[in-house]
Amino acid sequence: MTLTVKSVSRVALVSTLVAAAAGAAVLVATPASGAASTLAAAAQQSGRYFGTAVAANKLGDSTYVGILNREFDMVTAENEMKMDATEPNQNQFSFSNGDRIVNHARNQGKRVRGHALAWHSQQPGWMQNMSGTALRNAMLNHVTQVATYYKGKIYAWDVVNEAYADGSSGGRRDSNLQRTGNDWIEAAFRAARAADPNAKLCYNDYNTDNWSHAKTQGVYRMVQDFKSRGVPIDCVGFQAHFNSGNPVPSNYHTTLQNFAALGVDVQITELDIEGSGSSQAQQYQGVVQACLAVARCTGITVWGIRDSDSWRSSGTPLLFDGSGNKKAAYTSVLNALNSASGTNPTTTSQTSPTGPTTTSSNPDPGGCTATYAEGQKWSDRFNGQVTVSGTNNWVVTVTVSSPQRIIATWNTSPTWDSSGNVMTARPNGNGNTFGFTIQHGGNWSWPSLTCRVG
Ligand code: 9MR
Repeated sequence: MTLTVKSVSRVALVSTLVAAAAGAAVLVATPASGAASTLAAAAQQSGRYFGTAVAANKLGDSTYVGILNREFDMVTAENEMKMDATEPNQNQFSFSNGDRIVNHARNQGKRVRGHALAWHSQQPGWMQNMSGTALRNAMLNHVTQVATYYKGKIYAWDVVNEAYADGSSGGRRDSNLQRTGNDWIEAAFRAARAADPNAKLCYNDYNTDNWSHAKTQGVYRMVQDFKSRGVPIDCVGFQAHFNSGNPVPSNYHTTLQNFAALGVDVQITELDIEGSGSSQAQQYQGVVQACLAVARCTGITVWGIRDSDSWRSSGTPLLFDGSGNKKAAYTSVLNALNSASGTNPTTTSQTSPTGPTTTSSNPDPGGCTATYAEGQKWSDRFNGQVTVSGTNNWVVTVTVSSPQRIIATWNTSPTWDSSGNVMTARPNGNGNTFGFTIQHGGNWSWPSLTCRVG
């Protein structure tokens, strides 16, 4: 039996078998959920994501993939979308390894950060020896081709990576790209915007965490200048590779806040902190709290899953040990994310849904009930949460209406129909509540739900 119910309230809507039999709808307010049990679910409570770098050659490792699928809702290709990987010969593009990561992420309902379109490092051999106009054009062609290929699949691109010098100068790093002219960065951003107008475009760098450092100030002035002249930039990525020589600065929150005040999102893009035990855990907590305290800090990505996956594995800088066990740092991150729930909404504007309609189905006695609860809302997207009762072996379909698109999920590993509008969710070991983010495209209606015993 299918029951269609017009909502009269903005609170959660439940259709129960009893209500269906009686031909009536029951409206029940569902309290906010308790502490979330995964990093992604915990981050989603305040509208943020929690991501990781992924290496394509580890997608056959079941421990690795198990943690990836369970804990993270954003993915960055660790190396596979860099210039040397995607354009090994000039004008011959190679996307197979990048595609493996993008496809895995999207099949799992995760979003993708693209990394990186233009960089002085990891250039293909043919580019390293180029200069002048030829190099400028080759770089722009690369940006255009790669961003066009992945158009519609990338949440945010690191358009330009690491273009500022270390040390006290506060100026640009010397590189073959810099020698093509100081405007190479804005040229790259304009090319990326033209190729994929819907991707957020980020400048990404390291050692830009301490507000008083010259490099931080140099990047800040560039972003300020770009915003004042209308150069298309949407976000700034802070890599956040920390160790004892480069500790988490006490003014980190100030740095993130000051950049956000320029009118860009800020993201922590490559977080890792060398160390162990409670000291490492405390530093991770500080980084997470700094992000949560800034409304436009939209998400955090760690640079790998297990310590053994790290580019500097001897420093054990990640959240899982080499066997895939959760470290103290994991727990402190999870707790910090959970404690933010409801207290640190992002800035983007709140708009109320209009006259939502939802459908629930309860096929037979002893069947199941799917309850929809609204989550946070932003100008471009909103969160929803479904709680299932009646069985632990449920199959829930969530149907969105065009142009809506589900862009992230948590606590379920869904499958999709060919249209992409119908998501089939099943339990994945995280209980009977799962959630998702809907990019609404102007359509604020609630999704339709059906529930059956699997
Ligand atoms: O983690 C990446 C490692 O596997 C590569 O060998 C290395 C090559 O440059 O790049 C590492 O990732 C870097 C990222 O792309 C940019 N910021 C610094 C990261 C760590 O070196």
